[in-house]
Amino acid sequence: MTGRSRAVMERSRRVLPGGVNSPVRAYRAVGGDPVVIASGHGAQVVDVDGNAYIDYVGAYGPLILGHAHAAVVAAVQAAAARGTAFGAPTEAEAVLAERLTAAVPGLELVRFVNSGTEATMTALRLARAATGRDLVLKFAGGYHGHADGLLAAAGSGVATLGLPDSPGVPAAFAAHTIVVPYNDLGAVRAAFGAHAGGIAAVIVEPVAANMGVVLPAAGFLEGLRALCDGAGALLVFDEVITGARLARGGAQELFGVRADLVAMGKVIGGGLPVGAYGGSRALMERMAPTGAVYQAGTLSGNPLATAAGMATLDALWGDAEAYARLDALGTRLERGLVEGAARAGVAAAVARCGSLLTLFFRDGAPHDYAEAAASDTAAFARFHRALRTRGVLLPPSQFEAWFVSLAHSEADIDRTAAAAAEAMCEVVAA
Ligand code: HOZ
Repeated sequence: MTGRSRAVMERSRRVLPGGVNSPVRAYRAVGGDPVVIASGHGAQVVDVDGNAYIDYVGAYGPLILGHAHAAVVAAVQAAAARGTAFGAPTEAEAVLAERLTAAVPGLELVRFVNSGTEATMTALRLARAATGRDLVLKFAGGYHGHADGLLAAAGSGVATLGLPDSPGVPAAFAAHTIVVPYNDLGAVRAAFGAHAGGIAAVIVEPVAANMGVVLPAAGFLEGLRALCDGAGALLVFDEVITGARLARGGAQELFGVRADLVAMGKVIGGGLPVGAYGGSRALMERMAPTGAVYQAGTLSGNPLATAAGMATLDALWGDAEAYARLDALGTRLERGLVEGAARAGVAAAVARCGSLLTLFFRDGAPHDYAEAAASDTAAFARFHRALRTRGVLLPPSQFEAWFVSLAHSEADIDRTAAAAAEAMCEVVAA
């Protein structure tokens, strides 16, 4: 961090709350001033002071091809030259929807929106309408965007800042959300028992990625499917992070478990604002104009986001080795981190699914938010700072996933592992 970054942050703090437009970016959890980015290419970002970093923030997920991928940039430029928004149907929306419905299990109809928040919020509105029930069950540390009812015991920035359930959410709204621990089928079963006939939907990140990465225990997703079926509730997979990242068909394909509704975002918009939700034709035709459940958006199906998403999926899905390579890079990074921790004598564990991972300073990977939150977050903060000074940029919170992209090379991963090994020695010495 040097002069120009600090000057930009001082300027921003005068006109933006905390100097940022999304709370985690303020670096409150790791200390120091935020890295202010000037540009990104491939796996690298450069700050306004000219410092270069190997980047694992990856814009929190969309940039599976890396920054400023040539095909994505060209597609966005070409789309912009044809017009940036029309408020009318375009052929490109149909093409992107066809790609998604062909790839994602059970997705017969899809609706594009502008963010993951909109996608999960509307999927749950639809679930409530379809079941005629009000309650929604979510998991502690699960983050599904910032719609009122979903901020209860939320992950991501809410966990990072240690916030209580957000002020401004009427108690009556929060009362419609039941929260139980991730990976705890017994608690889900008990909730269905206590609220018989009342729960419209269970919403879950099939691989939790907003309390750091926490993997679903064997049988957890299958168990949710069975409990929802038994109770007449819908299972909603929040695949905003995992969709198109873990496999073409996302976690549904990877784990072989079907959701009734799926929310997506990030990768399918290639770095431009996008969200999407979908499911069976019967469910989705309840949405206006075919049905009565309302949702709309001036920029929904936006031509630039659609073009960026299409270019991203073309490059990703046009490469038969892409997911294997992402997994191999993730494995290499995991191994490097684990070896570095062992050499430094630090208690640390890596939770990983393909190109999504988090390092926790604790013995063993966590199974739920309580365990993730009990890891040594002060050590994580020191680690983050030590890596930053060595030219590696991680998400500035224990409770966010690291994103490996196809632009990361083996050399990038090895440099990261070497820097991490040094950083861990600093963490122990502190
Ligand atoms: N809640 C987002 C990640 N899980 C943070 C997004 C951002 O700050 O860009």
